Amino acid sequence: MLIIHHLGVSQSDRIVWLAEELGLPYQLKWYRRQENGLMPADYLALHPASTAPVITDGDLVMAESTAIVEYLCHRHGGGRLTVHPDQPDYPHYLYWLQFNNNIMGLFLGRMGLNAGPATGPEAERVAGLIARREAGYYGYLEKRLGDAPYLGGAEFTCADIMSMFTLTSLPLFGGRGIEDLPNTQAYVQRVTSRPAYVKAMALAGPAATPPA
Ligand SMILES: N[C@@H](CCC(=O)N[C@@H](CS)C(=O)NCC(=O)O)C(=O)O
Repeated sequence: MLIIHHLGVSQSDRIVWLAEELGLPYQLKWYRRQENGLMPADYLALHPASTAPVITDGDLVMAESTAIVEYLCHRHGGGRLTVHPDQPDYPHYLYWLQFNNNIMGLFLGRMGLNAGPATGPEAERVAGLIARREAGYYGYLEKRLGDAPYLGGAEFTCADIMSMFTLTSLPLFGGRGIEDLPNTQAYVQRVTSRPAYVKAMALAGPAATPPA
């Protein structure tokens, strides 16, 4: 049985969403963060990388969302929600699978800047670098969504599942919003109205209530 180890308010909600999209049977195991916001000891013990999400599937213990979504789709979903290497949109699919990790890197960099004395040439250089990269990533996102309805092309795929946390949840914690990106706003509206998304967010999204 697939077990999705869900850390409250984290990127692990996307694995619940994927399981709902694929109609996979799974057990959802909730973990609450400590008072300081960090993950609890029983989550840390799951995997050496100490990141959420983690799944267990029989003897397998697996971390890293991008790897998990590809694994579940190919091992248990017959390749659904992926783009095959033979298809023209395959390079787009690969690129957009990484969008989330790129944005998370910038988000953590900005957290680091905000935590220290943010003055002087080095702080300015790093702040400028983050701003330039952020403008590039989001500018390309907006362009892509003017060219195609979904990040991986004509169909909804794991590239969309991977990217949505960045566009919906991260702004709740100070990440960049999408108010100035009309194509992206319409896309988020389209994707977040999918029944599997609505169900997964009710079970494990930022506003979900952990089981007693
Ligand atoms: N690239 C990783 C990022 C994982 C990640 O940073 N997860 C955060 C939750 S959103 C985490 O583990 N935070 C808890 C902590 O570090 O204590 C993935 O997609 O799996």
